[in-house]
Amino acid sequence: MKSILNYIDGQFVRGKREFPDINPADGSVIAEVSEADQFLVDEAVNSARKALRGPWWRLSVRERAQRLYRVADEIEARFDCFVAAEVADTGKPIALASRLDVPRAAANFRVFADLIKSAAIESFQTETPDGKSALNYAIRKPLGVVGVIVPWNLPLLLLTWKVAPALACGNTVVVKPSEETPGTATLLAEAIKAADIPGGVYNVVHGFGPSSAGEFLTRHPDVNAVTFTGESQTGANIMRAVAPTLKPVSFELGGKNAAIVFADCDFEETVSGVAESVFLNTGQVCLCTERLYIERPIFDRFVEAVKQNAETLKLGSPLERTTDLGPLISQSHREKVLSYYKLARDEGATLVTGGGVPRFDNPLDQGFYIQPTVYVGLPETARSVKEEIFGPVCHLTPFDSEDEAIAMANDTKYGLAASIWTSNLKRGHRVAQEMNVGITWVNCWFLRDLRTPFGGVGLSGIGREGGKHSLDFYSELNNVCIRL
Ligand code: NAD
Ligand code: 6OD
Repeated sequence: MKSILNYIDGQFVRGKREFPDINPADGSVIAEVSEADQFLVDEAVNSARKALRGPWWRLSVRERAQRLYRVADEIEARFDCFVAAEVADTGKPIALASRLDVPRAAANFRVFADLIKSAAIESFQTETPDGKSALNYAIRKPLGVVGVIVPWNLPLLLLTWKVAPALACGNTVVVKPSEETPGTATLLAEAIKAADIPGGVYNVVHGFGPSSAGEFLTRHPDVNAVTFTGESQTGANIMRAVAPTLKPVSFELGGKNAAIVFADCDFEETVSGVAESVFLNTGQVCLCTERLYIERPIFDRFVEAVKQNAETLKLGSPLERTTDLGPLISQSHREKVLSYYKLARDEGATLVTGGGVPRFDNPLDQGFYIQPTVYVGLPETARSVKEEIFGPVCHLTPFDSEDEAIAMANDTKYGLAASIWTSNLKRGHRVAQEMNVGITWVNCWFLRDLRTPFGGVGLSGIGREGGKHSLDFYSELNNVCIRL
């Protein structure tokens, strides 16, 4: 059986206990994962702290950027291994991992290498009280040891989205990947090693959240900052854990995202864009749309078109190139999503399509597949319209006016993303400015420019990453004032 190990101080390290890594497509055990206990987390943090002042510290920005470009090259050199590991861990279709997850991992390193090389510093010429002047300028310094905690839905993409800027700014990291998807974090260690990044700069500890590697890391007094992507409730737990040591945090959390579709939209493009935003990665993307608001004149036609789209999606083996939807991540996550399917029915929803578990009559029946599901007819107060489900499911509601659509879309404690679909761009701008979210897309969804701010409001997060916002989080500014 394959073993997935921790990576500490440039070495692959075995812990005292192991836990199984399950393939969600058929329930089989694909590897034994070595769990890091408190001792190994301490070792990882100590090695990261030591590396801060070692050769990593002494590299010029240009040399550091060169290493990050090499990591991107090394990821690409191992492209098939990364895709295979991501597909086995998550069950996502191989076509999706090949076009999204692994290319984005390489892009994350290249973009932040570019950005750190061209990062400007602030400066002010200041008048002094005696009529002379002083020069102020701010220099960027690393935060120190950064704890990176990530979820299972886009494991490598989200991990590298945080590790690349943290390293670009001269920090060292200890990463805790999700217990569901440990594979690519350890594979990344091989790419990092091959790129000649010194031992201790990138460390991986495997394990769970509470009373395990996640909590040991966030509570650790020698960790200087925590960057986390995951559920809002976990964010709250981490916030409590870091409070005694006042660590800065960057949180990318859950969402209950809305799409607003106006009658003047390009109908075919909108159906396909909105359906992708509901079903991509079996609905397991924080940006996925779970609430659709459709202008009344096209409501019935739109519901029918989304139904057709859902019914033509091919569920199947992640290894087949033509598969559209893989399984959910785990048995327990499927139970959670199914409990929301039941809740929606109990709350009075009309089922348009789906609502259950597909049958394959082959080993995929041991996997955690679920039908893409569409509902209508719920009041806006229903729990299934208010709470994040994180599966391939949406609810459609008609609206009669722009103001009504905006009010319904904003009536949530979350605030991650929204999409607006209209051929009237003036309206697109106007509605976008009313959205209480961190990211609004008009006539598109999940179209990313990595230099732009990314994050959420309310229960969807704290802070922004992306471009200079990542550089700002992962560095401390030291203002130097010189009397001239
Ligand atoms: P999760 O919060 O359960 O777990 C995320 C990570 O946190 C895992 O590595 C887990 O082991 C760790 N963890 C759990 N409890 C912890 C604790 N007390 N201390 C330290 N670490 C702890 O999330 P998940 O189920 O893996 O992922 C799905 C969730 O992530 C959804 O809510 C989704 O919306 C959210 N998400 C948000 C974004 C975003 O950018 N806003 C991106 C992806 C996923
Ligand atoms: O594209 C990104 O940078 C990003 N952080 C995406 C998050 C997706 C959530 O599942």
